[in-house]
Amino acid sequence: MPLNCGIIGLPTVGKTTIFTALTRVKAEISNYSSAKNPNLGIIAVPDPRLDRLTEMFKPRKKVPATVEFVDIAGLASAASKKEGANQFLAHIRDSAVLAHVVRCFEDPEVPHVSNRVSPADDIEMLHLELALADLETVDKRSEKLQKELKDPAKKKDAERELAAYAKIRPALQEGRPARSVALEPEEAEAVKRSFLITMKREIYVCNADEEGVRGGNRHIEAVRKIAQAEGAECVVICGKFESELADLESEEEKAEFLAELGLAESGLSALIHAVYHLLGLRTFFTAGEDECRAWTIHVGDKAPAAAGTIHTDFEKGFIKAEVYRYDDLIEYGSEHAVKSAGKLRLEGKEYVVQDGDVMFFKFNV
Ligand SMILES: Nc1nc2c(ncn2[C@@H]2O[C@H](COP(=O)(O)OP(=O)(O)O)[C@@H](O)[C@H]2O)c(=O)[nH]1
Ligand SMILES: [Mg+2]
Repeated sequence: MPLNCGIIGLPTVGKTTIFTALTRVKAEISNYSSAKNPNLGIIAVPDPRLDRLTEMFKPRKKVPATVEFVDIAGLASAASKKEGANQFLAHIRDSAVLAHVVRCFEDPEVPHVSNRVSPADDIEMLHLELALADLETVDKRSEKLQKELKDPAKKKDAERELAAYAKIRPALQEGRPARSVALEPEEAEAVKRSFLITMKREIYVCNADEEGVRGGNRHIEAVRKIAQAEGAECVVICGKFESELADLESEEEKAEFLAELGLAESGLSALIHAVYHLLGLRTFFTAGEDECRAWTIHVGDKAPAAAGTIHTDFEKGFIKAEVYRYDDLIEYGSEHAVKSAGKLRLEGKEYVVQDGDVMFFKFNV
């Protein structure tokens, strides 16, 4: 499964506006877009550490880490039975995590599916939709598992999975996500086979107006409360403002625009970082005169796997890695000084790569 983040939410909450700002590519914006042709965007992960490395090494090339976002067209409740629904659900199933955009701005010009801005109701409506889709999946799957109970070779696995669904079903019926249900570790493992949508982790994205972003509003508070109760993250963004900001060419213009609003950084950065982490991704760097680059690994990846993200030969012929911490480079001021201070380490195959490692691989093919 690709490691991407699906942008979901009710229609006209600002998903495409936010997606467009993310990609700086004008995706099609309409009040009720179709569930077909989702837009995929490969987004650079802003990283001040890479900027700093680039200043120090002055490389010919600077390559940031990336993360994928998919703009999944919204689903009106009434449309849920129609053809578009299957498309919509299929796209969500293909996403590893979800960014749930919730409308937290008032604007009489922009229609709202239920004609009033009410984040709690909106979230409930979408969750219900997703829960019902999962309920269908669970029922179909359970039917199949009932048959497998008769097969001695499959009986034990089937029993375990069925036990999990017995716990999950009541939650789904109430419109609560499957991830909110406490499962035994082996049950949790078993239900992975049915790819339930409501098992996916969610980040809430409050699409607010500029005042909301600066000082908050009651809609944002409502979303925060829900996020907190679920242990989910909550990011506040002004989609309209972000898309204007994304259109600006120079960094100075952007900084000025942000300052005018009294903001230190674009809300998109916060969203990208939150998603990157939710996906379980971390960054290590390679730095030299030719190129400074941020590479993406998974939490817990060992040195050979990290080498493999650069080239499969690096992994196959892995010998060792020279590693130092980005923070040490900043503290000592140069790679040379890091070495002199004894902060450069040689690591082998079992080394678990840490976020912020600067690495150089020795390999042999
Ligand atoms: N006032 C205001 N309008 C917004 C904001 N974000 C999006 N819109 C408008 O809301 C409408 C629907 O936005 P869109 O991104 O297409 O919503 P989607 O259906 O969720 O993809 C468009 O007319 C946008 O210009 C915002 O932060 N403030
Ligand atoms: Mg849209």
